[in-house]
Amino acid sequence: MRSSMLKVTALVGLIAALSCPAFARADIISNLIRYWKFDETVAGPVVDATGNSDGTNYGATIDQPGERDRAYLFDGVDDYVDTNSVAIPATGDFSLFAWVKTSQTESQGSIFSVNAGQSGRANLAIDNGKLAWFHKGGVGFVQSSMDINDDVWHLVGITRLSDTFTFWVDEGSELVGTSYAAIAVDENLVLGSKASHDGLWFDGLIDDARVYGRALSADDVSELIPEPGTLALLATGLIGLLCYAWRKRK
Ligand SMILES: [Ca+2]
Ligand SMILES: [Ca+2]
Repeated sequence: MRSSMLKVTALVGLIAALSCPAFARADIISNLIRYWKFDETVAGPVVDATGNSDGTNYGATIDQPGERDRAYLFDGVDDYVDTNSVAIPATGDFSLFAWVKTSQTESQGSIFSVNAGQSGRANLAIDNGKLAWFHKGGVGFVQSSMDINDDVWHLVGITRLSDTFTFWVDEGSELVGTSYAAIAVDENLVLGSKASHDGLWFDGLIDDARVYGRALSADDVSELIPEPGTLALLATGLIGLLCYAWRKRK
């Protein structure tokens, strides 16, 4: 029994040691330049938790069950949120991330957009069920291989690190392409439709939208996904190990 307890202690220590470096490396705070939580329960500004630029809601249904607290529901017909700011740098590194829950099957339902038909226009969208990016004069239209229209919450995003654009869906990533071309910075960033709000309507829930003025790393992205608490993990591990020790003893 004593050796079993020693094994348990050693394994718990190992689990703790393995889980700690990931927490130490990840950073989801630095250079967060916009953060719309969509937690509003009464009509009013779409609050930017960074204090930089509250958005304006044009028709999305607020106070819906979210991935984190409350979310906004976009009807795929004419709902959008204007963030009242440009937000994405023309040529610098950036990250766009949001949680979405949708079963949309049509082409190009825009999640984030600075596309008003102008040169350098861009949008991150759901296209035939998959995450897609369009950048006129840059990488063009690129559809990922990752499905996101199964009506469960997915973290979706795009990062630009120098010339390299990367798709993110939950813990997975995929190369979009490379380009040094500038993104248009003459239109406000809009969620739920084109920046000109005349098409590319998104049909589903959007929650916890963030813009960073840097490219998040894989560790950073993992940190955006809620995990069971460390204590819960340790307790689960302990119970499993105790059961193993008990069975061995018998
Ligand atoms: Ca929320
Ligand atoms: Ca509507």
